[in-house]
Amino acid sequence: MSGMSFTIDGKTFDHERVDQHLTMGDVEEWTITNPSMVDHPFHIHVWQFQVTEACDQRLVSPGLKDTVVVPAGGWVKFVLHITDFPGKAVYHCHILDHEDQGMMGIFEATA
Ligand SMILES: [Cu+2]
Repeated sequence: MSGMSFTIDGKTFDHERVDQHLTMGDVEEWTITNPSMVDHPFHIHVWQFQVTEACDQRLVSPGLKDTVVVPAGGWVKFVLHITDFPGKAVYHCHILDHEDQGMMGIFEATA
């Protein structure tokens, strides 16, 4: 995520592009950084994740979440177990205005 360009990994949403290729059964660890000056609530469809580390300890939680606020200038690390439901889905900022401007990506989970 960067600045006011509303991107993830430097790219705006493209429904024809797969941004993350995942393998069924894997455990992924993602770090989401937010160099912008506003908070972005990061949301994933299909699977829930566990926040294991963050710039603010209050964001770390043993429970499963589908959304976590990534603070302005901060970062969040979480683990995600890729199980069941193969196929494509999206992850995006949960502020609709940001999502509409391109802050969204597609992942595809395959065997
Ligand atoms: Cu946002």
